[in-house]
Amino acid sequence: MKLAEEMSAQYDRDGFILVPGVFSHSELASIKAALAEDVTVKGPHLITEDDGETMRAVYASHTRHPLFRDLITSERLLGPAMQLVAQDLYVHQFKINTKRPFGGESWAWHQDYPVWRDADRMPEPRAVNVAVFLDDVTEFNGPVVFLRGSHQLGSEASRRREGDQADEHIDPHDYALSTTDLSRLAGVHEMTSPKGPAGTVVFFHPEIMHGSAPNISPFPRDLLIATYNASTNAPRPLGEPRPEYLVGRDTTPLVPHARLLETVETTMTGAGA
Ligand code: HL5
Ligand code: SIN
Ligand code: MN
Repeated sequence: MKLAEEMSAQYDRDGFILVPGVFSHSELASIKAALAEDVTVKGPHLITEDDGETMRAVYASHTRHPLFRDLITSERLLGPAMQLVAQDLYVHQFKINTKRPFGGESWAWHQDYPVWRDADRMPEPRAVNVAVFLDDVTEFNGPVVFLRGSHQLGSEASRRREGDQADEHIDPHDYALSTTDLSRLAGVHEMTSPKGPAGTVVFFHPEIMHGSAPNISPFPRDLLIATYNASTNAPRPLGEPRPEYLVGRDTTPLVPHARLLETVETTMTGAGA
């Protein structure tokens, strides 16, 4: 899959683009089945909501499950990602944010790159997030909201909050934009939330400001996000790096393939499998 010139120009201007119909119903069923298998593996890569029990996110499924391993090199994701960053890429981070029906919690307004800059010493924002809708995303189930074009502002101003500092998973809450900044920015950068059926893909810039509301609907909102980083832009931590489930260490350039996802045999490897 190659993005039309207008699409990559739109990405540069808006900081995101939406591509509908990337995965078929049967591929989505395979992805959902793989997710159900993967969440049976316990460990620190499972992030919970404030109740300490309900799942909020699962990280690094591509290191445990063959279907996700295959997914990250699908040319439908990796091809456009390589085109947008114009570099060879590897997976810096892989997560599925599982916003549950009736109460899946919000994600605070933030930019991604400052987290990776400060926590991991990623040199530059030469990366792209690829979000795959595993469920239909509507105005009701807590879609990601972007401030259109806000990636162009850079991320000098984003700093971590004082207080309790987690040294593994960092919740966007710790990097939340101030209400003063948001009020000002939202006057200039339109708030917009790309929506669409399951199988839609959104490519978004690591410096775009984004957040999402709680899910008050009866429908889930599982959102898979693979962050591809330029192989020449790998983090250079001074001390102990964050765990590998958060920060990919294999920076070998990925090679795209054109297979369908159904053809993958779903046998898990790794802890607990
Ligand atoms: N949770 C991620 C991390 O690297 C950072 C957030 O949306 C990605 C900002 O710990
Ligand atoms: C969300 O899942 O709504 C937040 C996504 C993100 O912060 O990247
Ligand atoms: Mn984010």
